[in-house]
Amino acid sequence: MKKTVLITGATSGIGKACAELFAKNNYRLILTGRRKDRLEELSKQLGDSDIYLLNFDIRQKKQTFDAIDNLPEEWKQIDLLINNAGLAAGIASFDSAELEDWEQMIDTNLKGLLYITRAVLPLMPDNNGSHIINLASLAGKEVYPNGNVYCATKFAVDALSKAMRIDLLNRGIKVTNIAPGMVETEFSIVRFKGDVEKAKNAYKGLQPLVAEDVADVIFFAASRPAHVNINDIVLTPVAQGSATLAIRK
Ligand code: NDP
Ligand code: 8X3
Repeated sequence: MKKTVLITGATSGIGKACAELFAKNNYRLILTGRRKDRLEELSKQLGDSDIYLLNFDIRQKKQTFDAIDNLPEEWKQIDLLINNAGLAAGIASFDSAELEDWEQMIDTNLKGLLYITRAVLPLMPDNNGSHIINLASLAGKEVYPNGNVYCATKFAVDALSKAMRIDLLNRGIKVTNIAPGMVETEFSIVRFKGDVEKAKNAYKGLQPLVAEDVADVIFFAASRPAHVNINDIVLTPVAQGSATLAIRK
């Protein structure tokens, strides 16, 4: 029987690359995001079959629970949840950052992840290879200047991966934490609020990871034998030695 994966934030970057890779590997896909046109375009690109689209804002508790509660019967078993939706909003010192940016990151990266996970958990079978994969970050392992609340949300995701692994042990649910360094997606365009030049500069003089590199690692974690759980993977571009050290040409 085909497995079903729900991927949050499938309209772009890592989530989209996961959708492409898991589709190629015969998974049924539930794809989520706020940009409906992007979801529809991706569904068409993937051939439309065995894909269900959910268009909601993960910050909204009711929208998130309603989206999952209202899934058609044939989509009510979810084997793999990839908690990918997230963002950095701004990069500014603790004493000058915008409070609205902080709220958006906490509401999306932390509260949104909690809502969707609680909504999906009743649909995950016990002791049957069910798996939750959380997108944390290198920023959830090391704090860097002006990263304050983004880092805090990703440290929280890292902690939640550990907490889920402990609390869901009795249900036999696998939990994996994925912590990438620099990946060139729309991430920096979002962080710099549409300033494409600033976004490009973030990767200037080095070869960053691409979304497909992270999707490969996620697929590796998802495709281990039934008795194996990958707990945590940190991946960076070769040019990045830590959250604060990168070699640029
Ligand atoms: P992108 O900006 O390319 O993709 C982010 C995705 O999150 C989009 O599909 C977006 O969909 C979705 N999203 C954001 N806010 C919401 C919301 N309120 N409701 C629903 N969906 C939302 O970035 P990446 O692919 O790079 O990021 C994916 C994850 O990986 C994030 O959690 C990020 O923190 C993490 N990460 C990224 C790294 C990087 O360097 N790029 C490194 C380490 C971790 P839409 O806007 O359509 O709603
Ligand atoms: C994204 C990676 O280094 O820009 O999580 O914070 S970084």
